Formats: sequence, C-alpha cells, structure tokens
Amino acid sequence: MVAAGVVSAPSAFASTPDTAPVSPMTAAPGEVRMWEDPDFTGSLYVQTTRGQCPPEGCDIDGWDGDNEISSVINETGCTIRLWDLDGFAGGYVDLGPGRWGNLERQGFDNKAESYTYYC
Ligand SMILES: [Ca+2]
Ligand SMILES: [Ca+2]
Repeated sequence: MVAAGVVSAPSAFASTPDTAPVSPMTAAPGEVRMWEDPDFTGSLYVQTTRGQCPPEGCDIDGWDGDNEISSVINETGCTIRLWDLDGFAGGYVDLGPGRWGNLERQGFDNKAESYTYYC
C-alpha cells in the first residue's frame, strides 16, 4: 500500500486515449509535405525530401500547388522557406521543423509558389 503508483502511473502523455489527434496526417522523417487545405487535408501537392530538390530550391507545381498551399508538415530538421513567387522571389515565410496546420496564421495562406531549405 505504499505509493508505488507514483512511479508506475502513466503520465498524461500515455493516458489520453480519448483525445483524438488533431490530424492523423504525418510526414516521414526527412520529408516535407504540403496540402491544399488547412489541417493537412485536401490534395497533397508536395511530398519531397531535401535530396529531391535542386540545391537552389524546389518549385511547387504551377497547376497543382501554386497559390494553394494551406498546411505543411516539416520533418526535415531544416527550416523551409516558402516563397510568394516562383524562382524563390517575393515575400517569404520560414517554417521550422514541425506541424503548420493553417498558414493563415503565418499570413501565408494560398501564397507559396516555391521553397528552399535552410539547414
Ligand atoms: Ca488552400
Ligand atoms: Ca511554382
């Protein structure tokens, strides 16, 4: 009857099975993914690793992605700089590693046309 539970009790971490994750969507380690809509929904327009991009950066497809990206998961360990224009020009926003569920909060919803890695 000693307080053994202090050690063995599950932390809040493990004791929240009723709490649905915000979104089940993930990216694989080393990947960046970008979706058409907030909360990682709609079309998945970008799914790349750094090695798949030229050194100067990656284009977002002009038909399937330009001015449409609304959420991003960055699992690259690098900062992803989203550019307002093709060719890494115009305004930009930097997204560090993590989940960016609504680019409206960064003032960059439906803007990105290209991106570069800063590692
Ligand atoms: Ca959008
Ligand atoms: Ca583009």
